[in-house]
Amino acid sequence: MTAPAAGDASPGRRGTAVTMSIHQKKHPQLERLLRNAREVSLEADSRVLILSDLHMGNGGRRDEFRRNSQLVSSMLSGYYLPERYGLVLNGDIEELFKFPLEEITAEWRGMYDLFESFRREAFLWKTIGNHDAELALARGYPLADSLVESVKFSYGDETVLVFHGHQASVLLWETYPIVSRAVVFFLRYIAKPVGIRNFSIAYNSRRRFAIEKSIYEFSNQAKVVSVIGHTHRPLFESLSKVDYLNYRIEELCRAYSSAENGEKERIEGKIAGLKGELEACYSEGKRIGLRSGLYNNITIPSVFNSGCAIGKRGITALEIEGNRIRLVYWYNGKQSRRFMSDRDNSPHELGSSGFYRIVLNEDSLDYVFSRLHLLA
Ligand SMILES: [Mn+2]
Repeated sequence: MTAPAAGDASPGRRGTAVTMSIHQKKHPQLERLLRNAREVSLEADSRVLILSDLHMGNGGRRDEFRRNSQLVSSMLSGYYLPERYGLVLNGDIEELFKFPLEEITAEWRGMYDLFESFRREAFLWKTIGNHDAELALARGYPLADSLVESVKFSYGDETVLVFHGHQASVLLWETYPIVSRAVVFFLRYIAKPVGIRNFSIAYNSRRRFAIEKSIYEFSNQAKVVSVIGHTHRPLFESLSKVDYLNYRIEELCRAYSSAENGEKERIEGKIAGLKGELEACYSEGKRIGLRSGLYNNITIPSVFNSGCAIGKRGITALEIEGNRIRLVYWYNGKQSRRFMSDRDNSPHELGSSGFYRIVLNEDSLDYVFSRLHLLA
């Protein structure tokens, strides 16, 4: 694998340093983020909810947040606030590509009050996304005191870096504020009248994959865990739902041959269920992003993505509680199909609200970091 530069005959220069400079891609933008991130330490009893991509608008037909607004406000006020969670709003909370800030804050006054109550009761951080990058310059923004570009949670000697994720994009209009402002102008005053809609999720799976991949490389090099949003695709330990289902089916097949007879039946049932879930993913097609193979060989659990809060069926979010990290799903029990969890978890209703929370995946942070150090 060691390939010294052509013409380099000196054996002394064949060291690790040369190899590294050939194989390690630089991610200056992400390195800068890590250096400048706001430091917050996690204690043994810390609780953090990470939500992203609310895309709040003016309450009208083009407001993508409207559908889930009741669910978000119930889960925040009825679950996370009383459970003493701190809140990180990880970018693209406001949809400034389509609406002026004043319209958004006027429409969602109650939601902002709720966000602020997290600052009073625990903490509140709001990272900047590409759809709300203008906030850094806005006057009278209600969450101005909580606005940062990224947060680094220290967990013992380890770091969990929370940022929106657009910083890894190769598109100029996603990374440079000036270009972004021109795009905002285009979308608000030109695209809207001529009927170009939903520019916000104009993500094909290839572009999504490129962003995930560079954040994955960066995290493994820096030995940090990154928590992002932006692509709207939930990731747990760097695995998408499709990756994860494949991986679990493989694991169960391995366990099958050495299992006792009664156990075999249980495994068969489980595999059938997971296969059904996988088929459902494929029939949903492109929307969820089937592209996989982020990894050459073994998976390093260095990237988590909270998904988004504008899903048709519900909302995904990440929770950190002490040494645990979880991907959770909140949904309206009246309209969602029964959600299958591989971990034998069952959904719990929030009071009698009709809203349910289920843990889709969970692990200990110690396991995540050991794996990162052993494999990256
Ligand atoms: Mn975004």
